[in-house]
Amino acid sequence: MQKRVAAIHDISCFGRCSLTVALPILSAGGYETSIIPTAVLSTHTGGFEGFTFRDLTEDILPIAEHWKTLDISFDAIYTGYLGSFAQLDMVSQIFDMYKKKETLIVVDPVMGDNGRLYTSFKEDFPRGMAGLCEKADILVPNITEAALLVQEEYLEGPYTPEYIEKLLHKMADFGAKKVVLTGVYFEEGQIGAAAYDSTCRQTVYSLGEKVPGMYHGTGDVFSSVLLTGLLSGFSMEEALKLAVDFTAEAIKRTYRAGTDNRFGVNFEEGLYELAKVCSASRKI
Ligand code: PXL
Repeated sequence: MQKRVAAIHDISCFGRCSLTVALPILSAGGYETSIIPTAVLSTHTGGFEGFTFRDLTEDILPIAEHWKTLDISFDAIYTGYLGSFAQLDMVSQIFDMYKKKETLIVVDPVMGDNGRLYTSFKEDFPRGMAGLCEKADILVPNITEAALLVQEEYLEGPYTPEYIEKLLHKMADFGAKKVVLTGVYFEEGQIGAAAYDSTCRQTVYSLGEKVPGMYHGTGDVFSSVLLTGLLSGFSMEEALKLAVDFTAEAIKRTYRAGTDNRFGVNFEEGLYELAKVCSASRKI
């Protein structure tokens, strides 16, 4: 049966992140994707001035409660950017409403990058997000988010395996079976991700070549492809490589085109290949 995902993120109308990335990627993977938009912004908050912001907090629970009357269930619930303690609390309630033994709860604790909280968050937000992380099966922070969540010092790379594994292990203490850390590199010119499985206590890495520059929305692209791969039956190690390679290709296309890095990355031209590998892996 076709798998169904509930994706709970904002809609940033321009700038390719959150739902405008998650929805096409999961759909290309072959997964029915229901959405709960938490807010509508004219752009994301990463570098644009004067963006509009319509808060949809009051709609979040009514949407989930209406769905409950339809007797639908989800194979995965996937959350990203959440804007307030109230939203964290509602999403936590939605996990409780829809969690079944086989439901995969994926939390990308979107909060910051490059050692800093995004300007839209107050200092105490990571504490609230840490509470939500306790309900996740899979956590997908970047290094900044992991350091904020486990109250470790944020370091600039290149990293040591000790630092990376310390973050992974401390994140796993929230209770997730798997923690995936993005923005990992051990030498200049490299970039990728690490995944820790708390059941077998093993860490796997997927590293590639770094393209110069910082590109917006790449964390959302990465997490969405990772989930798509896992739903398609890939092992964590395979899904990690799929997500690292897909994101790297999207960044390369964007770099070659010389696009403004606030506009997000060209992931669209990778969707056809993604659809093929997911459908081959599902063997349908
Ligand atoms: O890509 C993460 C993200 C999602 N949504 C909004 C954002 C950001 C990062 O800045 O501002 C609204």
